[in-house]
Amino acid sequence: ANVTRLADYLPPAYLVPRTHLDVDIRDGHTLVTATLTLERNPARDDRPEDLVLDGEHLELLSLSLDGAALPASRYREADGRLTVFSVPERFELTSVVRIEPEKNTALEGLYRSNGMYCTQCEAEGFRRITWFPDRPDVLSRFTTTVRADREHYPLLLSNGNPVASGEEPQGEEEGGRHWVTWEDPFPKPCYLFALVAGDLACLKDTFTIASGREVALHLYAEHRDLDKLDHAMVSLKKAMDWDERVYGREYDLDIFQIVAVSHFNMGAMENKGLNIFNTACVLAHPATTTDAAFERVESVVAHEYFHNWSGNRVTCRDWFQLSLKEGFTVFRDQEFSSDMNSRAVVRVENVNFLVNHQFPEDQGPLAHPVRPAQYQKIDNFYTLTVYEKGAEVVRMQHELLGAGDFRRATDLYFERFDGQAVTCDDFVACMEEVSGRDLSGFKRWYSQAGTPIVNAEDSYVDGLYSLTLSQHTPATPGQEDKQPLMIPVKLALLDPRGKPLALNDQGDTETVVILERATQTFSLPLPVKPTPSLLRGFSAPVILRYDFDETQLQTLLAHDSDGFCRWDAAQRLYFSALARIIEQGESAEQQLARLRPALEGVIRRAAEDPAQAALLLTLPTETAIGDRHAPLDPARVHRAAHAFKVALGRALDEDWRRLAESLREPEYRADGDAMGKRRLRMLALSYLGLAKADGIAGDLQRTFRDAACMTEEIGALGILVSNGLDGAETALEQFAERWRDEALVMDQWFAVQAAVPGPATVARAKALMSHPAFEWTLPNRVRALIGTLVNGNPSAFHAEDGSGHRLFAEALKTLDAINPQIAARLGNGAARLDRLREDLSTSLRTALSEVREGASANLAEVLDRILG
Ligand code: B3K
Ligand code: ZN
Repeated sequence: ANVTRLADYLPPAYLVPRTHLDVDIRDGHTLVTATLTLERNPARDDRPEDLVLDGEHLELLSLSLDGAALPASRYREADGRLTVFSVPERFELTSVVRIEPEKNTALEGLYRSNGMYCTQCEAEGFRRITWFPDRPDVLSRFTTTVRADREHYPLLLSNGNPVASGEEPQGEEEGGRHWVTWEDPFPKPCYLFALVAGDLACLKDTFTIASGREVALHLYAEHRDLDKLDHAMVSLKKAMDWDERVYGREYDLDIFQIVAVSHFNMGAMENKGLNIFNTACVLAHPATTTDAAFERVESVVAHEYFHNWSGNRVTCRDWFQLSLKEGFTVFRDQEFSSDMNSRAVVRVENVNFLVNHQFPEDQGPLAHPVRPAQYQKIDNFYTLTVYEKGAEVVRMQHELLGAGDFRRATDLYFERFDGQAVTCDDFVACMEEVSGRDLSGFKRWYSQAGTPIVNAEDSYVDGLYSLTLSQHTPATPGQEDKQPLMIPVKLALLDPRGKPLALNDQGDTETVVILERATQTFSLPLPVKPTPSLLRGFSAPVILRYDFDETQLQTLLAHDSDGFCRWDAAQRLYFSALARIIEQGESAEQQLARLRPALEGVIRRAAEDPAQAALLLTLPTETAIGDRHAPLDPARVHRAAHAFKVALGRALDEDWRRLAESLREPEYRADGDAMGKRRLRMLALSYLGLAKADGIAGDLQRTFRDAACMTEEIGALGILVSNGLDGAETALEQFAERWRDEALVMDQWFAVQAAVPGPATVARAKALMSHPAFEWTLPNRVRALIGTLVNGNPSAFHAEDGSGHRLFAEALKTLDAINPQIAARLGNGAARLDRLREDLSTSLRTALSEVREGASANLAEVLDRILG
């Protein structure tokens, strides 16, 4: 296989200071004329004489150098490369290529979606538009002319500012064509190039940046979705304001545009001045969008906007440095969301996501460092490790330096590297320079894969408390031996009543211990034996092991001032109760009885912060429970989790009913308080649904019918369907009838059905794959149906008869022929193969081995790593 290695990095042979593109969109094909100004790179003292460009699926119509057509002997086209032999030091190269966006189902490069044309170039999609050195360290100033039929494509967009436009002279058979020229004054790598042609509605607003200039904000969507853009606009303005206040970063062009596109591989893309978004991450309306999706829109809009500095103005030298922009930008969007909403709730949600998804990635066959050392297909490295663990690595630097020095360091970073393509080391160097700290040990977080385990042990003898912390990181594929990392462990010590003890003479009650060696011990005199509150705020992305007893966990859950530690205590209580059911065959009722007082305590205080109470009262997912038991037996995990939830529903029946009733709001409100109440109310209803409480089917049918917003409507539907309650099938039909023209709502309809636990869901999913509304070419739909089954429903995916595995294999094959990136991503769902009970593991391996033959390079890389 074709492996690219960080160690082999060489600066580009030629630089491209200017790029002129002419994109002529016709019916059935598009002609792209690219004129590149090229210069030999002075940084390459080996003086390479040939120019090598990247290209895929391009039909080369002509090639000329400094105006003269090149004879075929002067160049060679092979294996995605165009080599032009013995070129001068400085020259202009013009190529004309023909491409077929209409046939592009991979959704990389230029493609068509619902009648509009759009692009996705990161990471290596620009090479599907024209011949170019497609690498992030070649920065060029782009001028782009887009031409198309005026009637069908009245709107022609690209990066930067529009500088000219006009009608095309009428030809014989054609008329009504127009063009617009855009100029982007900022040099950028080609992965940030974008273009849109379509007939779209626009929501306009303006934002005045701190230094006084007015910026036009244009948000585009299909005409029918114009009423779903307000939330994105509000979020964008908040993000612009926040980046000025918190990072001193102003927007730099006169116009900022976002276009919503239905067919999209990822969430969104930060193209310079022209962000392109998956509709799911930008459209929002209470009638069609859940509260969770509202929050997602806010954070993704902010994330892409923040990239304008962390990613676009300062970009990555090579794709190994991807976390330089992604980890940093996720950290920035998480902090933004924390400032806009409840910080404690956002932190727990982020940690929960990391622990449930990134930790398993880091402990399985797909483990890789935040800065990988090699890859086959870079598309496969847009991972939770690069994004979410990368964000934690930046967060730790923020914690180590403190907010003031961190800001000085990012100021230095943006100033020093503006307009350049740099590395993770360059970022850390700014942190070191400002703080005067040596972070060389810390940098192992970038190069070492795997989730570190921190063991804590303590003793209390004669008034002296000693805490011993030790660390080790288990081996990961290709990295046997691990070095100790620099791990900040924030902690407090609580007295038996849950009050934090003073840790020094100043009366501080919280401290950060930096664990740098394999083992370290800290001692201090204390008046009583404390309950340690460890890893507060989740101060490092590690697994913390400490032998808490139940009383300590209840103390933490009831009294800890740290939101993460309270939630973590609840999780530990749930996990150990479930382990006793799964491993020792104890009864769910018995386990619940032990936990009941603690949970009642949470419910008593629920009114203080309903969203946080909902988090504390939500059980770990079956996937997370399964990850703690070997071998993985999803049916057994499901039986235990289900029994426990039913017991919880029954035992606290009155509490749930009271919450479901008292949290009902007379009318819809969109604020955080109302969202928190809805969340807890839907959780209460779900426990009643699980317990099949008296009259609950009727209550849910009414909630479904009279819902004031999608959160209630889909929430009630999901509870009816997953518990097979009366009226579930009718509600499903009504829902599909009501929402058949709303693609994002129909996605939820598919997802709700794919999430029903148990093997019978495989047959249902199979039937849904033939539903007229199911489309293999629409990634959101595929993720809703197949992604939910594979990643969110272990007891169906791993059905004992192997039917889930066969369905998965069929889906992978079908998808791989259409969209290899989406197939490879779905393929990640098999990463627990080796953890499965033997018969299940054999069945999954057999199914996947068949898919491996003839798989795309994207899917093959993932399957090879999983199959070993
Ligand atoms: N940078 C894009 C990701 C593009 C992925 C291409 N395979 C979105 C983001 O992280 O903001
Ligand atoms: Zn990003």
